[in-house]
Amino acid sequence: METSRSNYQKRAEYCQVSTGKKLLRLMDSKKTNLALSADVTTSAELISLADRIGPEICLLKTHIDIIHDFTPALTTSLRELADKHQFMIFEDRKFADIGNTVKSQFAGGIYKIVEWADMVNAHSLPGPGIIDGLASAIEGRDRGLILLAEMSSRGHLMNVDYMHATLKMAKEHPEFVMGFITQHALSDSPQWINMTPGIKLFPGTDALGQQYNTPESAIIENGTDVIIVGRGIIQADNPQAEAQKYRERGWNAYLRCISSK
Ligand code: 5BU
Repeated sequence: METSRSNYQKRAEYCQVSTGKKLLRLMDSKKTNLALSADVTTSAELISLADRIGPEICLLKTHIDIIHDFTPALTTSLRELADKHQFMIFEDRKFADIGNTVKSQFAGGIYKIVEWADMVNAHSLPGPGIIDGLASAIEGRDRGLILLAEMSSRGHLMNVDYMHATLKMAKEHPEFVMGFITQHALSDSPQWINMTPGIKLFPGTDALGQQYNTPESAIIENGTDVIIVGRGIIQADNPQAEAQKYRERGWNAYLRCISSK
């Protein structure tokens, strides 16, 4: 019987979203559960980070709307780097509106996110129409949706009932929802990918409400799958060496989980 603690390869068979299956298989073959949150503000910095850190990661997480010199050439370059280094792209857009509006936000505007991001995330707060709206924009492309179940920030309002309601919404859309942003695995089911931001090598906080846990507490204690790291890597003196440290910590934590099953 497979669970959320089974190995990624086995869990890929249970995930019903092809993008999610692809991510689990990539994590297994590349031996990394590290996502880089590439929170920089110029195209050149983003491309340089993706190229230098790409070999260490399964996912590049972007905030495309903080780039102040955005042109479509940037996302073309990111797609080329994703092929070169074998990572997937997650735009951390946190959609939060009615279905009809998020459809246009996903497909249109200047960013045309649906054309280049393998996956995006959305708040469950507006109800299931947000999932249908986003799904209606993908038009046959392989795309996955991640629901926000639990944030890392101090004082967030996502209580246990909210998390359960989010899981229920995911279960009603298993062909598009591939997992969650969460601090704890939401269920024992092998099909959902649980991704956790707010990760550093040591616990702590920042000045604006961010709370950090370690890779081990996220993966071993809280049962999550992907560690999302931003400033812990990008503000290091040697981001490449630091990414390798996070990669190793995340991967060893995963190996401990599957071997203790
Ligand atoms: P940091 O530099 O590792 O703190 O960056 C964390 C990133 O993850 C940043 O891009 C946030 O927008 C993002 N994030 C988060 O920190 N916490 C959350 O609950 C969610 C996203 Br959802």
